[in-house]
Amino acid sequence: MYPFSDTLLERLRTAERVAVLTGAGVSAESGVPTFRDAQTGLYANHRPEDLASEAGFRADPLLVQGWYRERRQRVQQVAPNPGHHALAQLAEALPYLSIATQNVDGLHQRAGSRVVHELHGSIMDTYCIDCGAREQAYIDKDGIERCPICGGLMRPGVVWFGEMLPEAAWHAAEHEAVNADVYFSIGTSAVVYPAAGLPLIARASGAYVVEINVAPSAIAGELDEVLLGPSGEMLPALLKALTNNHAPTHQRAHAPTN
Ligand code: BV8
Ligand code: ZN
Repeated sequence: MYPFSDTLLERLRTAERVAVLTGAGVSAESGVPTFRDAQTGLYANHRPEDLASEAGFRADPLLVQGWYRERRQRVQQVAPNPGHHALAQLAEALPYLSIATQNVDGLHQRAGSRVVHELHGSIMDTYCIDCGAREQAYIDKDGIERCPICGGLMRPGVVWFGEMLPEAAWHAAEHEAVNADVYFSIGTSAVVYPAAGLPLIARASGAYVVEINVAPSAIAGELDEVLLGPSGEMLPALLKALTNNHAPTHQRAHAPTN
């Protein structure tokens, strides 16, 4: 179904470190709308940058809290798809595989992936914008979620536009990109920085960089390969191609001689 290039399979078989960047596209087949698609219904006439920003939040906390509540409830009702599971299984079949995700849905961890750097935080995390408290919010007379300690607005634990990424997650993701032998950019439009720069850092550091997407991203022209197809189908096929034909060389060396 997906004829993977000999180069990719060979680079994977000899790779010591594989790193992955994922975007909302890997969760699309779980039924989680991609970031821009999430502006449907009530949110259709809002720019993502307005909803996912502190200014937008302070201007209309009821609207933005409602948007995150709706997305959080949906995430709790969905399950990881075969693409998430294939990434978790690839990590078992390879010497080392890490994921840096722009997604805030926690689906990689729920699929069993153990090395996941959440570049843009988690939608399941909520804290007071004024005092940082994480206690259960109360709803004020206007329907706004407030902090029980200081009465401040409760905000989602995600990185908004104009906000710094979590230091540890960013440095880990940068380290993985610099040291990767093979780097995958999967299901991201690659328009949001600094995350979108990671595949380019990997390429500049000598990695073989492959994009998996249903449409070429903003950086497709700068990568080694662009594989067009849904990640929920492509990743299981890649796992099969890698593990069926031969085990990666490092495993072959220990294969029992019959
Ligand atoms: C920062 C969490 C330092 C919130 C998100 C001008 C030029 C360049 C940069 C900037 C600029 N002005 C401002 C900036 C910086 C800004 C930025 O990059 N803006 C962009 C819009 C130009 N970046 C920031 O502000 C970052 N911080 O720079 O800090 C700083 C500090 C102070 C002052 C200045 C700078 C913080 C960015 C983080 C924003 N938070 N998410 C939440 O989730 O609510 S970003 C959000 O949008 C997502 O996390 C994702 O990263 C991004 C893109 O969303 P989508 O497009 O929906 O998702 P994705 O990209 O994944 O696209 C879907 C893809 O999937 C598509 O390609 C589609 O083809 C594909 N697909 C669909 N189905 C499938 C599929 N692929 C495979 N299989 C399928 N089945
Ligand atoms: Zn507070």
